[in-house]
Amino acid sequence: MTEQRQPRPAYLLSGISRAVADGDRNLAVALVKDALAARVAPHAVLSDGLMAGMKELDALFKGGQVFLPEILISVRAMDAGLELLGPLLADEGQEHKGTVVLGTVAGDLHDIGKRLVGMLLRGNGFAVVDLGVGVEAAAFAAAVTEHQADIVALSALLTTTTPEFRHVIETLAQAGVRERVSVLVGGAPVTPALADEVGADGYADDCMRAVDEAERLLRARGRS
Ligand code: B1M
Repeated sequence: MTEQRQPRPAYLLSGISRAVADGDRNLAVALVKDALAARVAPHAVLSDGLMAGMKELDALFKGGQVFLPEILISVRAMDAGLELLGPLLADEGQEHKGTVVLGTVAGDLHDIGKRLVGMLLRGNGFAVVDLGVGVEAAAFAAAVTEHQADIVALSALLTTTTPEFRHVIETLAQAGVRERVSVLVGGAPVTPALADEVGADGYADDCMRAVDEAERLLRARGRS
């Protein structure tokens, strides 16, 4: 009798990473399913599988070995994997710790990291109002008022769009809501120094830390 051997989690994760980098949507989906069936933690599938694949692709992009069309194909593979993970990372049924208005700033269309931040915040008990990408400062201010938000979470992936953080913060002040809302910023080009410089209250370099930081911001205001 031949013994049926399960692939080791490490192989599954590196396979997912490879499938994303290669833009192989079907393989990415199949391996994410296998990993979940093998009880690999959804967070590990996310960080060591899907996200690792995008990082690998970026290195190829920087080296001029792949171009935007390949990136878009990989984004589709990553998205398909995220669809499977989303419900496991997010649990909509629980009581909310606080409300977060989330978006990628004006001029910036990158949305994968921002969506991950949203999924993990939801999964950790926050209500999240995701305004999408290329969000104008005035729309953030209006949403804070409408949803009585505790936190505004701003994502930027382009060096050229990070100045928009300051613009949003100024717009919140003009709308009279800056005092009652905390501002959390993040995204690949963002540093703690930049976050300080623009007057943000919090900074996180990845989606897991964004949750810790959001919780810290709530505690700082005595709302947790
Ligand atoms: Co763009 N792109 N892109 N791109 N793209 C980058 C960001 C770039 C670094 C690539 C490079 O040159 N190496 C570069 C920016 C350079 C810079 O300014 N420093 C770049 C460029 C230049 C551009 C264009 C200008 C290219 C062009 O047209 N010539 C153009 C701009 C379009 C625009 O926005 N106006 C462009 C377009 C695109 C695509 C449309 C092809 C696609 C986006 C598709 C989409 O999002 N639906 C794309 C992609 C995919 C990338 C890379 C390869 C991958 C980004 C990504 O999704 N990563 C990227 C290279 C890179 O970042 N290394 C690149 C996976 C994701 C999980 O990570 O988004 O970093 P990330 O999110 C992380 C953290 O940053 C953090 O948590 C997440 C998970 O841990 N985080 C937060 C993010 N937001 C947060 C908010 C928080 C806290 C943490 O609190 C609120």
